[in-house]
Amino acid sequence: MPKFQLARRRFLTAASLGLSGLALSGCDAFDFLQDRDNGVRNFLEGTNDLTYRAQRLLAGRDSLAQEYSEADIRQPQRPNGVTAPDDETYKALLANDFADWRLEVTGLVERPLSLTRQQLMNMPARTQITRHDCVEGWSCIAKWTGVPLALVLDAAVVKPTARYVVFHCLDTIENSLSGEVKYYGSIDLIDARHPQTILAYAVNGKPLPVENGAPLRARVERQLGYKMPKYLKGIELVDSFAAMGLGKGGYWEDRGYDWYGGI
Ligand SMILES: Nc1nc2c(c(=O)[nH]1)N[C@H]1C(S)=C(S)[C@@H](COP(=O)(O)O)O[C@H]1N2
Ligand SMILES: [Mo]
Repeated sequence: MPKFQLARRRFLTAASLGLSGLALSGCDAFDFLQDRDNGVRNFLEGTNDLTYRAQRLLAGRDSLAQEYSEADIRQPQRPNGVTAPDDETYKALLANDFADWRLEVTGLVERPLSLTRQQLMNMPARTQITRHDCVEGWSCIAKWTGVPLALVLDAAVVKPTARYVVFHCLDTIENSLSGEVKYYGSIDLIDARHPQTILAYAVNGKPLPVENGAPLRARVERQLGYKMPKYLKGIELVDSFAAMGLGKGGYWEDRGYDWYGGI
């Protein structure tokens, strides 16, 4: 029995080092691992530890943002940034209560989608009471309901080369000499598939009002407010956003904000 355990331990050591391709007959090649003072073993353990810590860092990004109770909702979601898009396209969609609006899912996907609001509302929904933190220094607790972005991504079948989700918006946030600038933003696929990352169509139990991004806005609860684009018209799967806008991955990122707005 002890002999079996020893052999098994040696095998696990080899396997965990990713050396399973080596001939393991007798495992003699790894005998030096039994020697605790062996420098090679110490080095390998250090590498393992590094892998572990890297994993924990990633797992940390997967952890949930705090969720609150109804009693914590003390005011309507404070509108910020663009709160009434002046764009003709937007105003026409709004006038028809978004019956002609579609969410276009494009880019590095096997199956591009064009979804109505009703189709999105027919998908499984998630409701969460979370705190919105704006980089300007205010916070607001609200209840958000929407479809998990992961479900939309699965329906579109993301290609393996995709790395980011880019959110394209309907609102013009700035008019410059070179033309109008539409709001846009991006997150990586880890945040896109986070369980609390939803495409929200309701806030505090009511349809999303114009000021908070009707008909659809992103909620990315582990990041700051500017990472949650409102007035969505499309999401695009890309492997780089270098060619978009000024190349930094978002309207505010192009103006100096961090791409990763973690909180
Ligand atoms: N399309 C669009 N999305 C946007 C903005 C904007 O101006 N346009 N402002 C951002 C910022 S800085 C914040 S704090 C939040 C504000 O969301 P709220 O109006 O629902 O509070 O939206 C973010 N998403
Ligand atoms: Mo913000």
